[in-house]
Amino acid sequence: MSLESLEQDILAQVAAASDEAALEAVRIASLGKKGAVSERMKELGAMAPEERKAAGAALNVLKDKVAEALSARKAALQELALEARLASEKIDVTLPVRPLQQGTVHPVSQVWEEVVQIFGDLGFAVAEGPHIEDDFHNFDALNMPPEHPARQEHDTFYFNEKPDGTRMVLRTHTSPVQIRTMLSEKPPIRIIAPGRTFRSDSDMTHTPMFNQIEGLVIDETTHMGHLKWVLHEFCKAFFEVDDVKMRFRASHFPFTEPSMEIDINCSWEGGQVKIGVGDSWLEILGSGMVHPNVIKAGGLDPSKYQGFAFGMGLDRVAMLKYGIPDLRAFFEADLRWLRHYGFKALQVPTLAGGLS
Ligand code: 2NL
Repeated sequence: MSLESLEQDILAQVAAASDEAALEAVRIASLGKKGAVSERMKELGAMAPEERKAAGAALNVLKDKVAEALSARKAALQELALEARLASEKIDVTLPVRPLQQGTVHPVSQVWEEVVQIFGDLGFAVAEGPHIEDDFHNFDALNMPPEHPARQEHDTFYFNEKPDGTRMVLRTHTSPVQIRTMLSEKPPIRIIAPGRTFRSDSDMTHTPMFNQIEGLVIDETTHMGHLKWVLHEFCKAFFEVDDVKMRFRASHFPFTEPSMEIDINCSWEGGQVKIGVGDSWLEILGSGMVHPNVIKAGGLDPSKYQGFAFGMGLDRVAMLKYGIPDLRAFFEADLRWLRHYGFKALQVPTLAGGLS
């Protein structure tokens, strides 16, 4: 075969190679050790010097042409492959999204967010802590020594004893979060602690896991007037009414002195509860001035610092605000219940835009 037809033959194969593997095969068949061009090179040795010079130069030109054609084809194939990939991986970001009506926000999450918004506006920060606590943070520091009768009332879930004889508990209230905050931060302290709490109790109105929110304010001159104002503002904002009457009933908690339970006025007319109207009373909060022993356990000097605290059942106020009859349904993950009582995602409660 003449050098010209060999060149045409190889260049035709290069042009016909449809992918990089086929192109590599053409390269091996032409420029490889036993390729057509290389075989011709081997023939040069047997030639006379003059003939070898001319034939060698012609072969080198052919070799360069083939190499150039191979690399140009390779670049073209890579370009084509990239284009194909870009075309197949393309997404149209202007397409409308699928309808987002599937999921809803759980009433507890909704109320949680509402309460955080209200207290945030009043200058409170959110504090969180572990669900598994030690005796000190859950009981001792809250003025509940081991023999204290209130410990029994808490129906505590205990973990197995550790080698040192102590045992951890599932926190029975969110108060340990406030103890941790007192121990780690300097007054003035203004926090709320929303979160899961656990008690071994289960009936119509109790579930072994429930959500609580507590609040704590500690400073040098914080007094009961502050407590009354903060909780009055909270109740008006939360129930979205212009005013609400409040009744403070003397009560007892180990961690506050004095202690008050707070009722708000309501009406049951029409079978549904209305807040802020009527002459019936509804218990909504527990509160009091933080006991000096608790201030001390929080690492602060009770002769310098004082403050108030309060606690409320988040699940309970969610039921009240949104007319949900059965507490146990809250944690059954029943889709029909969630669709009925759930809130639209992306409608985040804000004070400016409306809570609910
Ligand atoms: C209720 C009553 C209350 C507190 C919780 C508290 C926390 C610290 C110190 C003092 Cl660190 N008090 N918390 C105070 C009064 C009442 O909760 O009925 N909860 C659902």
